[in-house]
Amino acid sequence: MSLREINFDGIVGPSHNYAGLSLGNIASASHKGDPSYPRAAALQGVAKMRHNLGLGLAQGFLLPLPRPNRAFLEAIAPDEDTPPALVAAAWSASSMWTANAATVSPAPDTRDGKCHLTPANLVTMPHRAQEWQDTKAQLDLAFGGEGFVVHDAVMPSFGDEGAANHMRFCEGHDAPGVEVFVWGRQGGRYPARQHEQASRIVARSHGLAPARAVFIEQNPEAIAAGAFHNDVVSVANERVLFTHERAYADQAGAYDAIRAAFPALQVVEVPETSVSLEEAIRTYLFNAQLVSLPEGGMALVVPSECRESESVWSWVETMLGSNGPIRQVLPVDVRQSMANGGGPACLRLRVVADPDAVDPRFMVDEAKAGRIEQVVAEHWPEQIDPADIGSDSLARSVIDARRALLDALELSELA
Ligand code: SUG
Repeated sequence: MSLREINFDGIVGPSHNYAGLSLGNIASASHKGDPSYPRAAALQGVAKMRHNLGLGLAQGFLLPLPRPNRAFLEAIAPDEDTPPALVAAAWSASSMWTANAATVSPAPDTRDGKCHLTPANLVTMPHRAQEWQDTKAQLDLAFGGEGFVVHDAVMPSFGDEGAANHMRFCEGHDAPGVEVFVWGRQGGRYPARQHEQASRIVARSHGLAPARAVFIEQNPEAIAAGAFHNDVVSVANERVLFTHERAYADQAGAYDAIRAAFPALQVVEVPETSVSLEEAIRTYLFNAQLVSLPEGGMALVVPSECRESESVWSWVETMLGSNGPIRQVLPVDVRQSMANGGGPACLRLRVVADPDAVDPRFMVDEAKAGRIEQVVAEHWPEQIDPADIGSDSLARSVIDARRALLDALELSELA
């Protein structure tokens, strides 16, 4: 059995739109009402998968969820006074951000030696709270083998946003890890979406050794500045924590707590004087995929917005000139997702597992990427204007488009 990190990217669904649904997510609020381009959005996502395949990484996908969600629409009993945002919630393609699909503890970290996955309940945002049961149905299929345990979501009393608030440190992906859970305190300008108790429940139910699970508080200032998830201000891979200096409530205390459990920790910290917290959030420098390259060394896959920011790129160039662990910085274009607050890292769920133990229908190679592109080019709406949301004809084309994808990928049981 050979354990590798596999990135499962969410395929952008055919109803992708900008409804401004996420309070505290600045990109979502500022693009509210803009026309969206679902076909371009999904093709950008597939291009990112191809980019990472080209680096020699293992790649999988998760499907868009059924939208518009009929059960949700019935439950809200809409009439002519119902706020459009509530109707739009039933149409949201937000499951594309699979960093919020689940929290994953790989087999080397857990008491029973199995890989544990807990779908995130996403209760803070109504348009996201409808995701987890359908996500679980996919996880049950993809990870149905005996080496995996797929749990139910944490009870809705405690908000859980999944891997976006979870980091894993290890000497190599197949070695035992230390898992770090980042939670937020309520009471600020924007909602804190990750409850400390949700993180602790996930750690206990996954069977992590208490000495190898660390809980740290996000900086309330970062949440107030628009870092609605930890992965907007930090990303980890193997020994490396790449983070903004204002990511945590007690920055030095956070490093000490991680180091106490994982002494080999290497911190690459970006100071406020080089890149302000606001600019880091605008460009999503930290919402990057920090990946281990097969030939050795690490690459940081960043949104192309980083390349266009003077302060970010100048920090990147200085960093590349030093002898640090990050050897390459590779921009990718995911602008359609970025306009809703989702960068390269939001679009993927990392699972360390033997690729042969995963249902092969969820794995991607170049040929399958081509098949997905073909369906998208043929069936995804080119453009959605906010006024189209709710229309019967758009509903029909969105439902048919997803159906065509399921058929092409031989996953019609998820219809
Ligand atoms: O939950 N945006 C998502 C973005 C999620 C990003 N994920 C990570 N950081 N891992 C969210 O806020 C916007 C939808 C809208 O406004 O139409 C949205 O849901």
